[in-house]
Amino acid sequence: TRTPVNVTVTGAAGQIGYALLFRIASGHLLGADVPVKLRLLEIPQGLKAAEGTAMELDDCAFPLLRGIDITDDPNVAFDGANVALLVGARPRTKGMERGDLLEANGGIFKPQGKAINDHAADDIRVLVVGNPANTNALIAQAAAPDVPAERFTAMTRLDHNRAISQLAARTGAAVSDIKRLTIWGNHSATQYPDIFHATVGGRNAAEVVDDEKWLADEFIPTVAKRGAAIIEARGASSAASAANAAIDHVHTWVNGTAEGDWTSMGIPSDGSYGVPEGLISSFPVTCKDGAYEIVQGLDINEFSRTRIDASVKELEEERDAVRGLGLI
Ligand code: NAX
Repeated sequence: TRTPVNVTVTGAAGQIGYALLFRIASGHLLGADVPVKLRLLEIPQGLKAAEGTAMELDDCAFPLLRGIDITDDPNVAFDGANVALLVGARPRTKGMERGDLLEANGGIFKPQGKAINDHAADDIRVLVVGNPANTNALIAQAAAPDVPAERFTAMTRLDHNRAISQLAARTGAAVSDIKRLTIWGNHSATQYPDIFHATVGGRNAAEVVDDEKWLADEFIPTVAKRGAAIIEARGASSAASAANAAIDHVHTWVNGTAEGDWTSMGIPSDGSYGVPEGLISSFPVTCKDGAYEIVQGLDINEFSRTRIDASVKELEEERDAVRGLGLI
């Protein structure tokens, strides 16, 4: 029998945590034949609710679930971790400036990065979901110099999935007929969902749509502002779809992309497409044998260039701000 994989989830008592843990335990994260041990990290006020979730996980009698540990100590939570899903973060509250937000999150992601550095397994893979996800990933990575930098990633898969869904609705295609969509840049309102290399049933998506006004005025803002639209409708932020995207992100990273397709991940830039090296930015990537690679050689037109540059500029500003705060 296989050794269980240790999966650490932070913010386990939150709404994404609640939607995420049951799918990890039922085998959707890594595969139907991979046993898992869960480590739940919460702040002290969240421990009791995490215990309640753990009781429900027990009550599912998931055959693949080999244990649940709950703690408020990052050094315990990341001990031997193979996969870490960093979901818990400090939300922006009223009157908070960006600097305050980055600083508050630095207080979470810096010690978590250090704990990962000191205690995680050699094959640790980290996905940051908690916002601002790209820059939180950068902070955690900087605190973990002994972990290969490429193991720190940020989630733009929800944006990717949202864009596929919008494009399918517009073209009348099935979501499964849409390939090679790309989210570039930051997981924020500046993100750029790119359909110029995407295909719909094998045909170029931009040609199928053939409507730059729809692209600029409908598609891009709808994808970028979808989070706010969900809050408006549901009275709470995206949770099940965010958990689903986290599952997709790790599953694709570990098990690979389909032949001829790619996905979007926030990853440390190697300088490709003019994105400054080291920034954690979203790129088109293929995954194979547990590693990802940036899709190279795509032509970037003027429409795309302007939008990628704007989002990357925002990432540079966030990086400079956390550098100024001594967080990286
Ligand atoms: P909740 O507020 O429901 O849950 C957050 C949980 O994290 C709480 O239980 C809290 O006690 C815990 N927490 C806070 N600080 C912690 C720490 N230092 N260690 C461990 N746990 C800690 O938020 P939820 O709706 O679950 O969202 C979580 C994060 O995901 C937010 O930052 C949110 O902005 C972000 N999102 C990111 C998305 C993405 O695409 N990258 C989309 C969905 C979501 O908005």
